[in-house]
Amino acid sequence: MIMRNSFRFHVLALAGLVSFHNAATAQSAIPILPADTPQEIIRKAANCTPSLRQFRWQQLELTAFFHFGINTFTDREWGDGKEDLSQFNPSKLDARQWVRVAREAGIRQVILTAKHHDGFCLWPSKYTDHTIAHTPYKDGHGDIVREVADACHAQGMGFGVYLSPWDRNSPAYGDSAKYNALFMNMLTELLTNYGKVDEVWFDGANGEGPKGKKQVYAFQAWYHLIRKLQPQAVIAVMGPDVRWVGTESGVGRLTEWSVLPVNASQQENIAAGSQKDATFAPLGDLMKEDLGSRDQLLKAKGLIWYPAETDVSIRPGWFYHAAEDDKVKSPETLMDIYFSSVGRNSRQLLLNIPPDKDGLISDADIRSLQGWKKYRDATFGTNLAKGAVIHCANGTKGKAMLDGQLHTWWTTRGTDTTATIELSLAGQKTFDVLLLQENICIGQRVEKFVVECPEGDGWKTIAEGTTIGYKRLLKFPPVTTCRLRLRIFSSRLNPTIAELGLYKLTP
Ligand code: FUL
Repeated sequence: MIMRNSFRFHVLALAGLVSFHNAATAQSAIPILPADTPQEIIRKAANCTPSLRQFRWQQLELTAFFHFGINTFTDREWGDGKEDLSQFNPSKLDARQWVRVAREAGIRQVILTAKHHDGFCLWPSKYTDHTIAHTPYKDGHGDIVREVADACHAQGMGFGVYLSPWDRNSPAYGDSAKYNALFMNMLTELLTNYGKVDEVWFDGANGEGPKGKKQVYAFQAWYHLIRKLQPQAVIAVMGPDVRWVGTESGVGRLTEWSVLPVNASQQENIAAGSQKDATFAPLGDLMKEDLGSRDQLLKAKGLIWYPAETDVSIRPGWFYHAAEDDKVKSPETLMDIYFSSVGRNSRQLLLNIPPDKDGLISDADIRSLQGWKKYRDATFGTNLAKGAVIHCANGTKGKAMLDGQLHTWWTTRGTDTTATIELSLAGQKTFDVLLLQENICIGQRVEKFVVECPEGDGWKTIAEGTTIGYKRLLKFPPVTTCRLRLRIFSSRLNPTIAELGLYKLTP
């Protein structure tokens, strides 16, 4: 899996360029000038913030992935594009059930595999015969993209499309200009016929191998089309707004920066302040461990807000296979994944829930999702830090950390980049989870922190970490105390804490 997925970034590197719009206002792309000192570069990084569309996406936290297509009927993961379409007949399909199951699990957006690598389109595209129109489903009058889009819009859920650039059915694939024109047409259909689209997900997987077809993708044209037709949509994975975390295990990095270094390929334009359409090439391998440390930033030509997303399936495979019915991840495993993705600033968690051959999400998956939702609600329902008295000698607005609002925040006075924040809790509390959130609309800044509780005459460490970002969750053995302190040892500029929470895991 990981090997295959490294193609995502090979392709990205080949495509070479990632363009950023909206950057001038949002500061989501900042050029580094030759005269910038190391301090100035770090200050710029500390002021790099998400664009509006990225910020909306970051706050969703959870998105459901629906892998559904011809593979659901052939029991395969990667179809070859030669499948007999008469097999496709999900007789009980109810997209409203898919969306409801996701919504009831606390998920707020979905992404549907409109076309996977086999080239089969879940909508009746005018540009190929390899579509749902040539299946028995609804006697060839079905359109599952419409069914899912309508269900999302009716239930107040975000709607996104996955469109695989790699296409094993299209005869045009490998004839770059011809295939790119076809792809633009398909994209236009998806972006104009189904109402609001909130996310477009381009998968980088490509199994052609060295002797296979060579297709050069017209990324820039695709991005411009999306910006024109659905300007609010984020473009994910092989796109400028969201990057892949680098694994499909549900485990993100312990140190996860949302600000990354880039090489500016149009340095003059950027320097002239026209970064609205600036075109950047990401620096090297986006799967490596250290992407955004100070060392990395100092080598950069520009900085971008480029947050990570963790995709993982609730089952071993991405598509439904009856043989995996007893391998659905348990609520406890989903909770662990939540901690190691959302809780590590690798937002969002894109959780795949594949509908079965009947066209329904199966009971085993529903049970697990419901258990996980209950577990999250019971754990995060009560912030045990509520009512605490906060003291910080060099800080302001301590109460903002406990008001449940992301737009209010604690910070330090003057130019201080370190602080000790003491909390006197409203009585003795037992907890084993710490939640911290920075105000990312100000920037991601904290580089090192520790949480301590009193022991004897001193303090003992109960948790420590490096980056916080949008959300950091730390688990530790249960602690009972009425006092604790958060010490920030290092930050790129004045640290901000928008929220602090203490919780007790309640399975
Ligand atoms: C990969 C694909 O090859 C898998 O089939 C799946 O769609 C996953 C989300 O991305 O690259």
